[in-house]
Amino acid sequence: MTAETDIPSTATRGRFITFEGGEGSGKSTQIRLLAERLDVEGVRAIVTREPGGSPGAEIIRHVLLSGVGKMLGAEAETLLFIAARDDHVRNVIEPALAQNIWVLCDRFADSTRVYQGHAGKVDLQLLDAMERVTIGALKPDLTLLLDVPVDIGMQRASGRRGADTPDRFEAENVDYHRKLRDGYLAIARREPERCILIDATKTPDNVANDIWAALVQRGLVVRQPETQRS
Ligand code: Z5A
Repeated sequence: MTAETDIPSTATRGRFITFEGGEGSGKSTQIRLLAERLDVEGVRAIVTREPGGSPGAEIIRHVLLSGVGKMLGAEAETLLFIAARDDHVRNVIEPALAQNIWVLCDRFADSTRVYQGHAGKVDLQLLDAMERVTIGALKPDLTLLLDVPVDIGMQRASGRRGADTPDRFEAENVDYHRKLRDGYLAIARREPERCILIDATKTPDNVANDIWAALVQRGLVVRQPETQRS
């Protein structure tokens, strides 16, 4: 758990950037591209994900994606996501930020709000309380919300999956995935200072350029992307 007083000033602290979006929105692809660009710029960064990212949380990830968590009911499944996050924050995210290392995280607390709250109908006040206990004052410096229409995202995800069985969330129906998209768009409207909505229907390189431009706009990096330099 994170106490507010444990967080040093941003001058000596790494930046915390989260990637959010529905299925097949291209988060993993874009995190990799951003990590490569930051490396070129000499910024130390780690790439991590939720659920998972630490040894304990990866075990919980396996339980969640297998569908066992769903069988326990919505609230208990949510508690598993929260337990995984608690381990991840304490053992990976906070230590990296404290060493002035940037953390690029594939999904974070917005996923819980959208998947368990907006689409799964878990009480939002309960989620607020769990968030306070788990992440305290830890807030992303920037959240990139990768937006694609549901049919495009589902096509991409099924193309990547091939003959493999869909996991617990991929197996949900189109209405569920529409609710997810609505949930993310609502967060983007509600918290424009933290969130930037990215049109993720563009080519991977163009999405990466838009993401870099978003970092420049927020003052997190100063240089233009490679492809825009003469
Ligand atoms: N979950 C939750 O319920 N509550 C929580 O609190 C948290 C998570 C933290 C984790 O699944 C599940 O847990 C997630 C929500 C839930 N469920 N779902 N769905 P995961 O980690 O296994 O998967 P994911 O996070 O959902 O990732 P994804 O949607 O499967 O993929 P992605 O990272 O967004 O996309 P990608 O792998 O980069 O790309 C997908 C494919 O599209 C791939 O073939 C790419 O080559 C292609 N792609 C990528 N970008 C493009 C563009 N721009 N154009 C064309 N094709 C592209």
